[in-house]
Amino acid sequence: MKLFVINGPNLNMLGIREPGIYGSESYKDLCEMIKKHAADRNIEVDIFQSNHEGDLVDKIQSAYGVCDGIVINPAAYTHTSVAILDAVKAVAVPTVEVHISDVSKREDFRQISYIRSACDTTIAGHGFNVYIEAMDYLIDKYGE
Ligand code: CA2
Repeated sequence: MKLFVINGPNLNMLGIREPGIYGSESYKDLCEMIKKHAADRNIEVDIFQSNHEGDLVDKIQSAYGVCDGIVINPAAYTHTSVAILDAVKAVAVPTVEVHISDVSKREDFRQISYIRSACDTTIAGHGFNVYIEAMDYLIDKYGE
């Protein structure tokens, strides 16, 4: 089984500011945790981060016929991007939306998620562990 883990804008800055919301661990720590979990569960993982909407759309499109599931944290594009929603709909690869923080308890503008309607489920508010939970969800539901 192969999963894509796709991260949106500013997630490469994790650990640098706002530790009260996003924790004190870095983006490198997050990637290492994801790779270790993939090895433990005996699956392949491809981790990607971009600050650019079109690059995120290109990466989602590249999942078509190539991977079995997508874990995506679109970050701020969660709340703005019809293009990312359309890309997930177009590839029809099972997708889980994740957020490190509990977006449901934050500002009004974070209550909108364009991508949510195209996702199997949303996991939010459990720190970096949301990525592990999302990987396990996809492996347990769609893995061999
Ligand atoms: O909680 C999440 O995972 C978010 O997707 C993170 C986004 C935010 O726009 C979403 O509403 C919720 C922000 C990404 C990281 O932003 C940073 C800000 C300051 C310092 C480091 C990262």
